[in-house]
Amino acid sequence: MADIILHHYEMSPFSKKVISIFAHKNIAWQAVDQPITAPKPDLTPLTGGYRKIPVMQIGAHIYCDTKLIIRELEKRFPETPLTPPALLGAAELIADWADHRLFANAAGPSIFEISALVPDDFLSDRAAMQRPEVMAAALPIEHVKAQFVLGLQMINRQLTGSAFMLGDRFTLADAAVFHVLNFARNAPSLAAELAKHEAIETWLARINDMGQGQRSDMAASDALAIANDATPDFTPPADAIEDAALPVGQMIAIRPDDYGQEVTQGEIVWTTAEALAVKRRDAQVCEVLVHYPRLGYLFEAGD
Ligand SMILES: N[C@@H](CCC(=O)N[C@@H](CS)C(=O)NCC(=O)O)C(=O)O
Repeated sequence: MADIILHHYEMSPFSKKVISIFAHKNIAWQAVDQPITAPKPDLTPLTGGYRKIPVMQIGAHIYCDTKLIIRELEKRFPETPLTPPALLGAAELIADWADHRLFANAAGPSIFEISALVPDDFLSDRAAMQRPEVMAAALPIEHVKAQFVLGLQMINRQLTGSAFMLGDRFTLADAAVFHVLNFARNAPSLAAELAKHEAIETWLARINDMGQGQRSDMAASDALAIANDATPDFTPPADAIEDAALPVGQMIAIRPDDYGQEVTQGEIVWTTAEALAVKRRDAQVCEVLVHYPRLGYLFEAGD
């Protein structure tokens, strides 16, 4: 198999979600450092517009969004399973809650407290990622912090008496809650709240102790060269479906339905009930196949 490349930056919480899976599965992977704010000139030739972090690259295959990245890792490394089938629904529901509600309640307050760790234009970059109506409806920061603490109490209850979120083994639910709480520690006021919850602190240490899998570093230019030299495999997966609304061969525009709504345009190569892959061309990387989950993304007619 071609190298597993993760385009990320050190402070990125969502990247830590994937890295905890690399650790659990003891996967060898290459870390490519990307900028923390836009523009991302070594990432967008691969994605076609999508700017969020992380993005996984395997040869000329580009995987956007941690939901899809983790599903792909499960497929490619079945010998070290992450979430038992009986717990998958619960784990996915917890992950969706953590990635959105818990993350928003942690990111809101911490964005003002981590200024020493981030570039000067960080606040304006993140504000520009939000839809105007969301910015206009921003809630008081003390309220958001109180909601974060209520989330902590639920998590602490769940972790009191069990080593992991869904019992005695690490699952997707742990990876998703972990990345948010580990990031929240960068903000002193949230770190102080975390410190009041012993079961959470013990669990965070347990996951951090898992390490990062077999990590090496790669230059962004090498990752682009790998995509350029590789040829994507356009074979549809066994669970491909025919979708009259998203027919193979149609040009579409894809964007996240929450924040960071940069658009990727491409030609549909295949769809499944939960994912979709589009073919696109770029002068720097030639032809690539970009994979998206359906959950959380809008698909509109492209040109
Ligand atoms: N739904 C996405 C969310 C990813 C996300 O929000 N990532 C943050 C960084 S951890 C981001 O992209 N922020 C803006 C940026 O880095 O440019 C996923 O699961 O991958």
